[in-house]
Amino acid sequence: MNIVKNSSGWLLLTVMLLTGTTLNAQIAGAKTSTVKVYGNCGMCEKTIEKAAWEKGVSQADWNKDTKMAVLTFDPAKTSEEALLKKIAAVGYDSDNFRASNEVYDNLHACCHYDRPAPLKSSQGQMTKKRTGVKKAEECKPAGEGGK
Ligand SMILES: [Cu+2]
Repeated sequence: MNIVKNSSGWLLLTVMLLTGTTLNAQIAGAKTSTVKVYGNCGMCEKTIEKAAWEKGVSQADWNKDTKMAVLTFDPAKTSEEALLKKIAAVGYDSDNFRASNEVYDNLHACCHYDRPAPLKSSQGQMTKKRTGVKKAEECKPAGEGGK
């Protein structure tokens, strides 16, 4: 066996790294869902998007004007339902999942959006899993330029 030259070894490594990055950025068969998530301001946006980020998610973007979340994910790793449950767990209602009253009450005062009518069953009520809401954070003024 010949010893592989250093330079080609590095080249191979670089190619592998680049390929890995490409795979990460663009999941084959990724699904994009646009769903309504109730919320108010730029601070809500941060909380919602942070909650939705997980392995297999390549895009989590909530718009405070339209109240629509655009979620792009690998359906083999997660689902729209799983992401909406996580969002509800940090205090934000969607049409099929509601945050628990306790988590909602713990949101910053300016994040107390108008909640949709409660679900008939308590099935979709998400209870608190962790305290992901930083109360010290200031709400962004309403005029803040959105994405
Ligand atoms: Cu808010």
